[in-house]
Amino acid sequence: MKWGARYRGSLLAFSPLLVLRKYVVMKQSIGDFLLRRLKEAGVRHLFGVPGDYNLELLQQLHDTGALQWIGTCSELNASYAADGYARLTGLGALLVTNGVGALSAINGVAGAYSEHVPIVCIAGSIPLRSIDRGLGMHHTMADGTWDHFLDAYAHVTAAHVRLTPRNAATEIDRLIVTAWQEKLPVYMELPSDIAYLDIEVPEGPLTLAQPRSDTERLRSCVAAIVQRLSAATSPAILVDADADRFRVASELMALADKMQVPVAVINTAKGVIDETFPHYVGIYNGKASEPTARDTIETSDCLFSIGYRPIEVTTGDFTALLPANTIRARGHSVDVGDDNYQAVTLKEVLRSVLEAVPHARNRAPRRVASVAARTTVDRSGQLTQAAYWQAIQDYIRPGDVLFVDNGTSYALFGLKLPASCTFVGSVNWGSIGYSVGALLGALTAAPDRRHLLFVGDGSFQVTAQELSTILRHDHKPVVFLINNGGYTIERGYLGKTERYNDIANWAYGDLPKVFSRDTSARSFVVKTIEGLQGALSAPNDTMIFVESVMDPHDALAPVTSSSNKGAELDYGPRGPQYRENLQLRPAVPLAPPA
Ligand SMILES: Cc1ncc(C[n+]2csc(CCOP(=O)(O)OP(=O)(O)O)c2C)c(N)n1
Ligand SMILES: [Mg+2]
Repeated sequence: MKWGARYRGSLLAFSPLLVLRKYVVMKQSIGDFLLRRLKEAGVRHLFGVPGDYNLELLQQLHDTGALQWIGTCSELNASYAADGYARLTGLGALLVTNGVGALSAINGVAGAYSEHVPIVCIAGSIPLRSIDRGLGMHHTMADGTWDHFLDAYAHVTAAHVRLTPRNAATEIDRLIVTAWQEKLPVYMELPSDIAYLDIEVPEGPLTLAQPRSDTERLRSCVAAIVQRLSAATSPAILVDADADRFRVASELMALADKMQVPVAVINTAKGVIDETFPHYVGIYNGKASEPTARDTIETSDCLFSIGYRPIEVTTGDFTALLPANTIRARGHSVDVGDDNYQAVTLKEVLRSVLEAVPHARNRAPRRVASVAARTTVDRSGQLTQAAYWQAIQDYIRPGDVLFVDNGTSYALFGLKLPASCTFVGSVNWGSIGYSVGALLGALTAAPDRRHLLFVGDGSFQVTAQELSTILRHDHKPVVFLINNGGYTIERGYLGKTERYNDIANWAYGDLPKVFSRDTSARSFVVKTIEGLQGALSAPNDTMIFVESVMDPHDALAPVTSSSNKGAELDYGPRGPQYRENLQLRPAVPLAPPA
């Protein structure tokens, strides 16, 4: 590395040194600079799969030790891992190779866009030499064009670029800062013949900060919010995932505490507000809400919503009814009545509102109905979903990180989380298999916390091989896999007994041994509640893998009912879902909403 630092201009003589470090430049290779910037942005690990086009950068990573390389079995899993890592740390990154790797990863990167998760996807790409000379290369369409993958990523990222020696110093910073500020993924192609070239780069570190709000806009916006909240008799707060992404949960709880107002979340934000917080009233999901949450939101005369992005599965199939007087705050803008405020930053807005609102003393926390009545269980009879989730409820402890995949495991949304838990899901994007990759990422970010994965056999089959990476790094999660012979949640849409919803019956419990010969992992295949209790009493000093065998037609009523309603939306009144016995329905129908 050449540290030929020199000073640009004569500013140095007049300004404080710290400010000036920004203007001090030094020579550094493009690859080293990129790795350094990622590290300065808080990234400690890079996920991905090697390929000839990215090996140059990988060698630099190896030589400098700037980041720790976590090789994954596929680029799709690397994208999920980077997402899971970013959920815990605030920024994740992956490295793939041109075309084949980039397109394998694009599902996960699109998911990060949908879920507002900042990740940096770096593709080692074809050399600039080949572009200059028009040389056909592998991992391309062999049609003399170079931009297909860059163009594809334009649709699933907040910013994308092909790096060159001219733009690298500014574009690397622009992309990393954009990802972090917008809470969205970015994509950069690093041509394979430039990672070792030295360019002039800033010597000072990258600073990640949200832009400061416009002073007048912030003041006016906060005044308007405070005026409405103070005038209301039943104000309430509704939280979506951005409250987590912009890290404002503590401000929201402080606000709820000061004003004595209830807080509900939508299911994309489960766990963002500590569920033991006295003002927490549960998940709002239209007619499919927990009753106190529904009443709180729909009878509020001033709702303060944070990052609300409704879709069918977060609104009880569009039955959500937010009050007319709803303030809509987002990461960088706010709507209050007819006014729209730009250039305001969520954290600044919330801190200023918190400071300005008066203390309320006359509103008691709402009482939330206690968790569903417990059923008595036949301990040696076939394991049912009802008994399973009851046992899981007792297993979760404060500080756990929980992962949920698509499927009947959605029942996890109905459990009450102890204090300080983190909940990782992908409700908007919902790509099956996400949770296994995300688990690897989160374990890498926070290996000392206890991680619990809840996944169905169908979802698991998509990304199962990443369990080997988890074992390779000696992580100690608990994997709760439901073996119900296929896609039960889909049977609630269509195909109750059709073969297309069946899958191969793997010996799931044997997989830890397959993936890591000498593993100390404890595997359990359980068919009764008694067996499950045995697995749950195992110590967490190694991976615990619990395969629970259950009936393909067993699912909690809210899960099946949601699938049934989904079929109505998906196929319409002429759809085949109304034919005799073609759809799995709740065994005990849900009580109609009041
Ligand atoms: C990548 C992707 N492909 C297909 C789907 C459609 N899909 C949603 S849930 C599901 C089945 C999940 O089955 P499983 O994980 O076994 O859960 P179960 O309901 O059986 O507990 C499928 C195929 C999807 N969401 N994502
Ligand atoms: Mg299944």
